[in-house]
Amino acid sequence: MKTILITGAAGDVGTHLRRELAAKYNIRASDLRSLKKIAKETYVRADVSKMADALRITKGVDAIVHLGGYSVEGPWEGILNANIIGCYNMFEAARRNGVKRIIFPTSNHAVGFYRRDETIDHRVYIKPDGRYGVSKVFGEALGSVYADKYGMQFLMIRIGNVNPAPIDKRRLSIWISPRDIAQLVTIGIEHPQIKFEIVYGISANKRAWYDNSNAFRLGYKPQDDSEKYATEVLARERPGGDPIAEKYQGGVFCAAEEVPNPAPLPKKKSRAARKRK
Ligand code: 15L
Repeated sequence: MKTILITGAAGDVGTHLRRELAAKYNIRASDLRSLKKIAKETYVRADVSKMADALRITKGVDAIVHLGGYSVEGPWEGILNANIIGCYNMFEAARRNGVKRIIFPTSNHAVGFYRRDETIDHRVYIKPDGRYGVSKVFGEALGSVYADKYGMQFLMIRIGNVNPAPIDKRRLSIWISPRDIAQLVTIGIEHPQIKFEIVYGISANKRAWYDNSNAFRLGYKPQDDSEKYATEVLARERPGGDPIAEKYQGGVFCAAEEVPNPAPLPKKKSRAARKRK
């Protein structure tokens, strides 16, 4: 059985993936936060913004799903440490430890400034919608270098929104179910011919803004479609949202400087508080 490292494993997406993939792989689950174990898995605490931690957790694994980092728009310092430095450390640590396969969940926010009346595929020019989107573009670019220069293999999944069900009108277009994201990640781990590929992490949504033909070419057969939830979701929708958020695929990320983090990282203790302990 292959050993797979999942960083950011305590977050929502990490928790769904650990549950979906537990029977198939030995999971090494890593996070800054403590984590409730699901079935048989190993937990390693790590801060990927530190190279020593990245080197320690990537030793001896067959593939890495690098979810760890800031998952929404937020302050530059947080994004710089967690997503830019953290991503560099993980790819570089993987290279030094001889781990070839990386699945990088990038984001719809790498291309969030495309309009909602456009259909885009994996070849469009990047249009990030903020600092968070830029950090995802950084990961895509760095992966491309590590693929071409060092022969590593990357599946870049521009994830929409992972949830058991779509939560609003925008998410009807970008939703992906836990079992569909698990299928894409499995393709990323197992497909024999991946060098560097970009796909969209969405289910077979009737309202999709993405042409996901690259994922289908790699064998992706999504099981779910958000349309099943459309009536219920649209009935909850309130008219008159922010016109910029309504116009672009990235939604509120295109208009706001900070978006609430669904899974905030623990606050670092001040030196005084540490001394008091
Ligand atoms: C993302 O990239 C975030 O990680 C996730 O928390 C959602 O906000 C999602 O995008 C979205 O656009 O809904």
